[in-house]
Amino acid sequence: MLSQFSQNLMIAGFALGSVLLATEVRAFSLRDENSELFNYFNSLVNRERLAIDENSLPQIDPEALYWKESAKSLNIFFINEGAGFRNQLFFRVNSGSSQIVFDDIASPESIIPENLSKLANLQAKIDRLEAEKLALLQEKAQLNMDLDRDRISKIDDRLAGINEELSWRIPALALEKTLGNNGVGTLLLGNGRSFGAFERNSQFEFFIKANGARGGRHIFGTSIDKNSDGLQHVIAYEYYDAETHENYVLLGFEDLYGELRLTRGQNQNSDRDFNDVVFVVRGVTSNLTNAVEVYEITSTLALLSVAGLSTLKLRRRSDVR
Ligand SMILES: [Ca+2]
Ligand SMILES: [Ca+2]
Repeated sequence: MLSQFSQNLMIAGFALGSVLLATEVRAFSLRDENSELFNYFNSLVNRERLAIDENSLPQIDPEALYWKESAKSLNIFFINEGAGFRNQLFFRVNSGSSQIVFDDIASPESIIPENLSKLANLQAKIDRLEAEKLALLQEKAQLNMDLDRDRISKIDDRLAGINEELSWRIPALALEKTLGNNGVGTLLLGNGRSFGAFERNSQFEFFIKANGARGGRHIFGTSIDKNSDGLQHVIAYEYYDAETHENYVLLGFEDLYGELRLTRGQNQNSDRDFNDVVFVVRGVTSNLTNAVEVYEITSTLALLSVAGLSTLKLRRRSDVR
């Protein structure tokens, strides 16, 4: 069943007399392309710490992801997000320059969705502060500097507090208004981006900028030694789809700095649930040997023998539900 949001998008598309618009909005999506596979990946997200049954999917080293020679294109699909942050996703190939994948990972369909009331609530708070400030200024104008010294002092203290709060609330609201789709985010679950083919042995590094769409600065990636808190922020699983002969790597990111529930210093009381940004990458593998050998194989027989040697578990989706 389509979500209300998807229905609204489609209605908007048809209302404009443009079937093309509705098609474009949903053009590249794993959910549209292979809903069974999307649902399988999405079913793994809600669990605490993304604790996937080790027998279902092999956990892999997220630092060692290579181009799969048999792949046609690097495709990255958003699966879900469990974040209040507006994270950004990037990747880098062979330590080259960063390429952005998604610049604002938020969705009205996700497990921690943003909603339209947020902007209204922020505006209402500012309106209340502005109204209180105006009333205090009007009261102060009626008072006598000598006779009402105590009351004036109290009013000045409160005005200073209000001005301090407005000084960060007003730019925060302005920033929130720059975020897509009235602040609720533009991504639909399953949305994908394609980045073409890569050279043999290309090594991939994925990383997020935590709350990057709001100017955040912490970078957390698949290379632990580059993470400012020195902690692992990614869990990775590999999945081979026997029906389509495509290889997928599922990556789940933790977006909060620091160890579990630590709050001092830069620590952000992390829940270490690794579901703040979840996506799958089609076209990479953790198995460099397999990545290269599959490229050289031409016969089905040889393919089967390599598949038998590989560490991948070739379980069908129906087996792991
Ligand atoms: Ca969210
Ligand atoms: Ca988290």
